[in-house]
Amino acid sequence: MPAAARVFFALQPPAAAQAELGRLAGWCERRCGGRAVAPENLHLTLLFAGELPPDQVASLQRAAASVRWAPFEVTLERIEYWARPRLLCAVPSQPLPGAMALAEALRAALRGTLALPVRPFAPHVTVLRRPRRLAEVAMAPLSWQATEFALFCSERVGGTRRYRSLWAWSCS
Ligand code: 2AM
Repeated sequence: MPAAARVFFALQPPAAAQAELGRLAGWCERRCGGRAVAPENLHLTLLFAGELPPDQVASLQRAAASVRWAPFEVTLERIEYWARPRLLCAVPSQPLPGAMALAEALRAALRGTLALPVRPFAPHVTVLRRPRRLAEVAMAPLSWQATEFALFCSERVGGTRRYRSLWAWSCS
């Protein structure tokens, strides 16, 4: 890992959901232009921690290991355009209390240890960045059971951005 790493906690969709979201991202790219997120990078961010040195990444690891959580279902049902970051995101139509509880538990476990960026939790999977035109894109509802979350490190490999899982934790 480099001296400082851009790290975040996220859920990674299981293979079938990842493939489906990957197809959806490709469809969005054909309809709207822009850059589809590579299937292996698709994730639902629980908590973005920022650019951190290795000792602080280690404290994220310790805090995450202390979190107890129950498995929950994630359902994404529609594509939304987020104007300011210029993203197309797959989002739920209903709140995801399990994901919210896990995101809050992670934040609580880190309170007093790290100053985290403050941004309300808004569950989404980014499927496309910088669309060139907006077109309605429908999606069939997609669900999976979240039983594991991971701490990811964002890296640039040969000009390509990739998110590498550093550690993963299962539900208790
Ligand atoms: P997103 O697609 O879920 O929005 C790695 O940088 C990932 O962390 C990004 O792909 C983005 O995921 C998320 N991210 C980046 N900056 C963020 C911020 N300031 N607050 C919350 N999430 C952020």
